[in-house]
Amino acid sequence: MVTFNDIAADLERQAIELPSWAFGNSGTRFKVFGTPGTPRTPEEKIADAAQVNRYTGLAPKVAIHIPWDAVDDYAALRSYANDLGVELGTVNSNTFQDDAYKFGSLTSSDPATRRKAVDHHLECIDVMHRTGSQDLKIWLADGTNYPGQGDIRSRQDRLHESLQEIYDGLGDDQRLVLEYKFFEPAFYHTDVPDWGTSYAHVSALGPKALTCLDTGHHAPGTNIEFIVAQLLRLGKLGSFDFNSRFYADDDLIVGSADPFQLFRILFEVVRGGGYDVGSPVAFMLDQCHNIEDKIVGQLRSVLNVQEMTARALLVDRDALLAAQNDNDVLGANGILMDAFYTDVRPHLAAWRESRGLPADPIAAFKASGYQERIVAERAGGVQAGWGA
Ligand code: PSV
Ligand code: MN
Repeated sequence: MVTFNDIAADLERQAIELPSWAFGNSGTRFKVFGTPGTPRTPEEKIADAAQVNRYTGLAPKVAIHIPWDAVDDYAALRSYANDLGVELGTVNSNTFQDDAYKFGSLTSSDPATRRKAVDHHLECIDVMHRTGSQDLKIWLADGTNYPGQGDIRSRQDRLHESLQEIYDGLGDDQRLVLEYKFFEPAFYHTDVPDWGTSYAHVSALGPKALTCLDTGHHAPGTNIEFIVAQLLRLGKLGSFDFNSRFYADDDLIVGSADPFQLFRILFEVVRGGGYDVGSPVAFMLDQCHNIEDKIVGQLRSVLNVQEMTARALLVDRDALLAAQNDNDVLGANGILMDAFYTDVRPHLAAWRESRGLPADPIAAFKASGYQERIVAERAGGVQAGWGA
């Protein structure tokens, strides 16, 4: 049997990267609601993200999206973040909001459009040098809406050529993570729809290219933990974009729609060495808070990941393996479920207190008056959102 004491030290190294855009306004194609206190600048987004780290100790990095978080002086942005106790993390490229990319970016049949898209990524690499970021995350909206609209095969060939040029621009300590998504905004075919396609491309590039798994980017019913196990086995799982979904790419709070799925994913992460000391896997959130408070939404998210990580670590793997080898079907299943049903919340509260953190980070944040302060201070200006 594994007890909470056995896993307490392992919880120390949990680090979850927050997306700057989670602090901006977001919505659906029907409506984006503004919220009092929403950041207007990259600095204000980082300040809000730093609050999440302050109350949980779980979120030491903030991922940025270019051009949403474009600034004149990235070194200054970096020191601003460092002064608040956080670092700048993954740099996300954006080739999905420029008219030039209507028919594709890295896959475009137009050489000038492809050049523009590759150059954007090379600029992102430049940003990474100045922010100290390790990862360039590429998600492409490229795809087609109608059968026959594009030549699927040559789009793959052009994608490889474009990625190769970007890969060749990476510094020694930098990585490229290629995110896949099965549909949206393209509805017929998407150029990087699944883990296999991402894997084929990153494998062709080399060791600094890995796959990014966004938990909201699969068809309903997909066994995501199987993909986690496979990518870890192949040494190509670079990062996660965590969120949860009921129907499509809902970008809801991770662990809210299906906590059991999050547990199963984290169990495979632990099982496959993805949570080991020195693991190459980056754990990021990619979420939107359309109607709930954004900072509290992010607090809830990192706490959900911590809770499910603790439960995954509690699985008695020796007993599980023995039961599996005995073909003890329900015995093995019972061992996994015992860990999943363990309420770790009181243990985690005590664990936090023993480390000088509040037992209840959300209550502590709410009592701090920060939210009221930003609502009062951030009057005027243009609130950040998708596109700013
Ligand atoms: C695409 O749906 C995606 O998951 C990519 O990671 C984008 O960069 C991100 O969402 C923007 O939220
Ligand atoms: Mn994502």
